[in-house]
Amino acid sequence: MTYRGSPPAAEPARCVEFSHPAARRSRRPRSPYDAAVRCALLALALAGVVACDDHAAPPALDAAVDAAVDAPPDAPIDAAVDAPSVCDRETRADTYQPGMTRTGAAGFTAALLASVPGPPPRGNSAWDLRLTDAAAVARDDLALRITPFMPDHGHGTAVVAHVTAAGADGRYHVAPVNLWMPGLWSIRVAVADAAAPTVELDAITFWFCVP
Ligand SMILES: [Cu+2]
Repeated sequence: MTYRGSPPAAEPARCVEFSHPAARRSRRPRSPYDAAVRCALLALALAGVVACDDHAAPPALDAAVDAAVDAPPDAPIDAAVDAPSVCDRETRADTYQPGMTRTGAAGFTAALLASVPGPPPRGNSAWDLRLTDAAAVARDDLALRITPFMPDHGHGTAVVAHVTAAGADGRYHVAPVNLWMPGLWSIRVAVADAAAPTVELDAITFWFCVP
């Protein structure tokens, strides 16, 4: 609605007196008590939001739920509900076998002689590795650095894997290998000469899914 000329005069103040009593109540000045109650409610509401945020479902749980939800519509309901592991449909993981080997781009090979427990479970395991170079010669003069990482989640672990060289036949003991969350982990074995540990000669990666 538009007005020509000057706007209409403001409504007389007495209009307030004829409004509904409830409206008048809402206009009364708020007492300090009202303010305190409103602040307390607001604080509770905010605390609730923060608390819920803190307890938001972790990515792994999301993945499990997705796996269940993604089940084909004609799959038995039990199969979707049971969905016991995020690994059931994981195709990128290696199947653990004692003695399994993986080779890096520069030809170094790591044999995973044993993971204890094995397969690597959720949590910690201890690995025995045997390292050979591109000429298949066992190497006892290497510095290894083990880095577990969850590529789908973009994080690793704060737990450092300590490497102990056995000093014979290219054997190294690694513990703990900490795979703390269910899902796919890459375990990268960086290979360097012990005399120049910052110069990476090769990198070998094992892939395991933790149920
Ligand atoms: Cu993760």
